[in-house]
Amino acid sequence: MNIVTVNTQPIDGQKPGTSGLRKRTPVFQGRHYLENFIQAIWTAVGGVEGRTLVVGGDGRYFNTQAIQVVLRMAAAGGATRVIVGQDGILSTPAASHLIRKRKAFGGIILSASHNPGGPDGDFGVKFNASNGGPAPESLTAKMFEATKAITEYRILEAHDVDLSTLGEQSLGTMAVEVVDPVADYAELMESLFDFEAIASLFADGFTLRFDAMHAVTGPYARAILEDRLGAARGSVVNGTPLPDFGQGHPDPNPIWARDLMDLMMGPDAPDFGAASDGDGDRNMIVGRGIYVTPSDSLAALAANATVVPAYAGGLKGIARSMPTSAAADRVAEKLGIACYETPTGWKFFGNLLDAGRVTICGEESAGTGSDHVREKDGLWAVLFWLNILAAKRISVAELMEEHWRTYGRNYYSRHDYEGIPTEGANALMDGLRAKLADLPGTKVGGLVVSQADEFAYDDPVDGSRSEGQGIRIHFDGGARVVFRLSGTGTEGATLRVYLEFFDPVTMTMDAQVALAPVIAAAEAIAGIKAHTGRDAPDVIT
Ligand code: VG1
Ligand code: CO
Repeated sequence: MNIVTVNTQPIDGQKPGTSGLRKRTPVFQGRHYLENFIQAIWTAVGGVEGRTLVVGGDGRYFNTQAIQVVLRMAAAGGATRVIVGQDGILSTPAASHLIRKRKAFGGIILSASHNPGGPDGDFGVKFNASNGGPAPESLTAKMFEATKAITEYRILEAHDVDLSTLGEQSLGTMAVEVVDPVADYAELMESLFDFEAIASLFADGFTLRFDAMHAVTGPYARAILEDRLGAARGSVVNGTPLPDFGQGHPDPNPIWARDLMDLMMGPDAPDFGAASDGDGDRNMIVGRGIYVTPSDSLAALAANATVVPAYAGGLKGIARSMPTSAAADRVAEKLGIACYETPTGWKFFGNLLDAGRVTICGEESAGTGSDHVREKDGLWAVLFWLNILAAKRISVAELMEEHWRTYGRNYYSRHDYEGIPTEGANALMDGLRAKLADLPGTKVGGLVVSQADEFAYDDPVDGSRSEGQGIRIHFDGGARVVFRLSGTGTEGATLRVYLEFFDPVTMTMDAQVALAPVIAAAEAIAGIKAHTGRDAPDVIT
């Protein structure tokens, strides 16, 4: 087997976004595209010689071919060992756990997460570091620099590795260890939660529907929820990972998980519903007749955490991304613990978790997680909810009503305008920036602006600063609107408008109705219709 050096040249636009490099699949399949980026990762991390890596993906189209390239390039780079999930499967949280458990140098996760897959869908590559977490901005910046200077890459000439057989093989001088993608993760979950209590909940007739959306979580959910915990067979639906996710959009929200929502709001609803995204790091929680916003879910988990064995000693602190509602802040205040506000994207939680400043973290986009790994973790959130329900023996609706009575309710919604012209999106953001200084004190409809700024984050652990992380406009009384451009889209620009309204008394309004004054103020301040050319958002969650 020979290592060959292939001449190449920089390819434009290989800049990692909120979560790795994401492009249309045909772009990734283009000549040298994947190879250039992998070589740039090796350069950015100082080479992989003598290192152990973890590799796996969410099962989407091109996953296994890409893994073969990564393996041959790891071998060419002198890596000692690569641990890879059977059939190329590893959910993002399972990969994070394996990196930590096996003390690997890092890992490559092949996924574009919630973006659709298939020959005309999206593909993506993420690098996670030795703490199991997404590469921080300082490292992704180095990767991007390396893509701009690349002249060659090195790859081993070899046949494909057999990814279907468990056990060890060799690729040149490198060991390739094919592992069961579920086993270690399931064991970790069992160490955190009270499986006996959850099993007895199911034994008493508690019903569940888990929609894996034809993505990576299916095998994990079947093994844990059905096989170990005794949820009825068939509770996990769409549980086989498909290369095109069944032509679906594996984004666990009320729009893309419509079937689950319809079931949960209908007469035959089970007690509990949940869904997960492409790579298994996000979750949607629904009770019978009630959708739980991810921001509320984070707050409810934090408020009830001590019933879970792993968190029985209390939480060190909570972190939430800036656009996430302040519901968790109210819980942190009551518990007397710190609450951190970070930019969007899980990479910003890593330092806080590593430093022991926080125990649980969450994002409004349905990512929730804790210090058990360094990624958000969809199934973990589902098990957390089930553990709380098993301990308290109340329904999701009762739990949320109790929560809102105690803390008040942060009504919340996100309006997305997808695939809009980049110029319009930039003009909208520039227009807002120009107005920021004049906004405080002005009255918009019935709301008075109390504060307006562009969010910048100073990491309290390593002192790094991240600017341009979204424009936030606060109103008197706790209402807020945030404007931000997505960093995961692959077509044009996506504008996200995050809306929040705090009501200490009224618990049961429809969110869009409660938020109507904030929605009107957002339009009046930003001119969304004029800049996007759209009458209404494409997706409301
Ligand atoms: C989106 C979400 C963000 C999340 C990111 C990656 O980013 O808003 O909260 O961390 O996706 O999640 P953006 O830049 O498009 O708003 V995943 O599950 O796609 O790895
Ligand atoms: Co994801």
